[in-house]
Amino acid sequence: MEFYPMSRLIVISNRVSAGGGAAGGLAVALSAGLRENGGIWFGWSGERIDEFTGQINFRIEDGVRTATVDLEDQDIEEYYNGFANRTLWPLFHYRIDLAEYERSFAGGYRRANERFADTVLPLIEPEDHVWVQDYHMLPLGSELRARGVTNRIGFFLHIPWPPRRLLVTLPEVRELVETLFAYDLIGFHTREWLDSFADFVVHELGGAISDDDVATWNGQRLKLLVCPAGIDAAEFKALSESETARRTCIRVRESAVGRALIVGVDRLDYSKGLEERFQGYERFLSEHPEERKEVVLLQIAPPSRGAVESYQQIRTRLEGLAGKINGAHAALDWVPIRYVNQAYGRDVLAGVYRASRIGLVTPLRDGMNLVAKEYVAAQDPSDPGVLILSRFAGAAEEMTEAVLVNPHSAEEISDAIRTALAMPLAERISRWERLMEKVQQQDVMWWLHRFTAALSAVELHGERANPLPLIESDEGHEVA
Ligand code: GDG
Repeated sequence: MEFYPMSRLIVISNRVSAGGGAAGGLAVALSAGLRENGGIWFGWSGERIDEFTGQINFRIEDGVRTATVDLEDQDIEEYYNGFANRTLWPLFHYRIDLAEYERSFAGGYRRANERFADTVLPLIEPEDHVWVQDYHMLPLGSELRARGVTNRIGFFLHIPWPPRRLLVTLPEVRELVETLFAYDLIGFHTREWLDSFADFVVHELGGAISDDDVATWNGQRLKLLVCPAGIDAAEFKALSESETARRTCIRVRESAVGRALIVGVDRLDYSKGLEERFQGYERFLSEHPEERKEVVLLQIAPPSRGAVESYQQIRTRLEGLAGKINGAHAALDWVPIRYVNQAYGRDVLAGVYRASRIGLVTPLRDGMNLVAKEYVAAQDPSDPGVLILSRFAGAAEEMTEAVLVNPHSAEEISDAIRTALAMPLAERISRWERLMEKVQQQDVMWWLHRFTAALSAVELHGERANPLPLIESDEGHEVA
């Protein structure tokens, strides 16, 4: 990958996680981008304060300058737990049955974004490139423009862009989508999400889309980019060969006593299709009694967003379902599902992936899904496991050598498990090699550079193309 020297980067996201070990792959890439170019990572500290003050806490974490701000209770309730996680998250994952539409949420979301804009404004210097992350901060670009920011500003959406027939159920939708034209560039994981956005622009806003994916509306231009996120494949492969992973792999295999291990690793979220996965697995157990005691499902699902009721409900339902399936099928020496509500270190996860015969990644809807890529990166090249992947994860657009399934169909999940268990070694290896090549090539640094290069390359028009007249300096250099 070519290195693009660029301006300082201002990364803005709901949470800031530049610190080493615990940070996930994307955080590592964003930190690397900040180290390469200099800059600041700004966002919410995760802390509550009685009354919002806008006071910034500066830190240096692993060579990255971070700036965070505390939020007051009402912001956390209306912006984070409210509009972000009870309205936008379900809606953007096609779950209008779970989406809650409350004016107070929309108001709190706007207020929190205004506060973020006010707070980060003094940190932005004229040549900086600003990169806003995800659905918590859709209107931030427009808030910055309203405060006079003329810098290049890009936005990356980590979740799907839903079909317009669903999106129009959001009362504030038009206003919200119009604010996105404040950006110079929006990145999506897949062509499908980009096309869905374009469809909204054309049919709801009356805008237009050019052949090279530039959206125009109301005299404004916005470049759209397909930019699939990847993982740090080299790091994950190394993790899978670490001492901890090796020990985990042995321990988990021993506990399976010769049975084929099927693994799932997901945040406990209704978008991940865990209930449907358990039902598909149960279907497999009922349809193939001869294989019953030859498999075991290990599902790791660390709790997430526990303050939101739909998350409490999914947790209760899953516990009930796992208990019911285990009750119905277990024998003296075998339990079909081992369901663990706990987070583990990344090296432990790598060992679990490597110990398994099947990786079961079956979200009902997912922007990308990085677990699918981690699963591939962690396999033993001489005896790789089989990835079963939902057609409705963004990852399925690239990872076509996985066994693709419709996660709503218990029968398809059951058939896929059967296929994966019967798959000859030669086929497992050839599918894995092709998957691994893509995971390694389009890794997380590829994602970072693809986005930042596109942001640098956006053609500016109107006043922003020639912002200030150039003045001759004493040394004969031109300066702004
Ligand atoms: C959003 C989008 C998109 C999980 N359990 C543990 C643990 N994890 C890590 C995984 C993986 C990450 O969490 C999950 O990433 P996903 O991509 O699978 O899903 P979301 O959290 O929903 O992420 C998604 C992503 O943003 C990036 O754009 O792909 O579509 O929904 O890295 O390994 N990590 C540790 N312990 C655990 O128990 N340490």
